[in-house]
Amino acid sequence: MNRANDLSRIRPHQKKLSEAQIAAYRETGFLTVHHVLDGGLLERLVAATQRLYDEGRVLTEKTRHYDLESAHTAQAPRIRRISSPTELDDVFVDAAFNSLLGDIAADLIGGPVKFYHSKINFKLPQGGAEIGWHQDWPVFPHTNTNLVALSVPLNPSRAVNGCLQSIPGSHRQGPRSHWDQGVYKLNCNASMTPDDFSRVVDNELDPGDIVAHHGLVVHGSSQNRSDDLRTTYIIQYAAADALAYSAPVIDSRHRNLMVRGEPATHARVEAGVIELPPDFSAGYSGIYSLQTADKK
Ligand SMILES: O=C(O)CCC(=O)C(=O)O
Repeated sequence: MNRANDLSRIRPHQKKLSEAQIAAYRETGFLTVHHVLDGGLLERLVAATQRLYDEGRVLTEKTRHYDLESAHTAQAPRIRRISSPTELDDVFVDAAFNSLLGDIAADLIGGPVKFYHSKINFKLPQGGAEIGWHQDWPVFPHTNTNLVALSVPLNPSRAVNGCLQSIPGSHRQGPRSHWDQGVYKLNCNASMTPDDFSRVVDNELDPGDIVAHHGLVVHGSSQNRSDDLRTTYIIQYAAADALAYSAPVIDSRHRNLMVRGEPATHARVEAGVIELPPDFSAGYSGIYSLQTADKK
């Protein structure tokens, strides 16, 4: 049995964040925490990611786990995402379920928390794709918006290599449309105002740091203009009482497993009318292809 499926291993929640940090997250919709990962876990994550990256070199087409750019070759790999790495190496389970990241997620969710999905995003050197402005919750709407994603950089994440960028307070302005005239864009670029742009914050991080963002905070990232790959492990958590309305964009056998606290006995329903994403039950092509399709 996989470790994460054994409910007896659910760790008791140990509070890691101060009230001031939690209040800052509530206010801005994101929170950077420096020096949180111990060197051992970080080294294991980096080594496992390198192994998975190298294993992906020989692929000639995308798979359930690997999203490739069309120019991908073994000699010049162009892997842009590995979905559900928790199914490929237990270190990703350890980080998501058994490390202090689970405690931080529970601090920010404010109660029992479950795992929803995870991915490793690679931003390729010199031109790795920009990720358009979006909110996560409208891409996978749940009965309430209490979702938090933790981004764990595996190498330095800077403005020059396309670090995550967030708009403070945007999570308090409600969901935005990720469709435009019947076409699913997976971005809300059309909703962006000069005020939004004036408030953008670069979430620059070093390995060992993390940034947490709320399911409604508007975020994105620019092209990588550096010579180095930007690599980030992202874990999506949800409140136990938030139930998904739509098919998962990234599925795994770990989806909806508890991380801290007890499973919910009731769903908490927050919103009235909810814009739905396309039906992803027949497959999700990925954020990059969906976002590029709209540029054609
Ligand atoms: O990797 C990034 O820069 C942004 C990631 C993100 O927002 C996403 O994958 O939904």
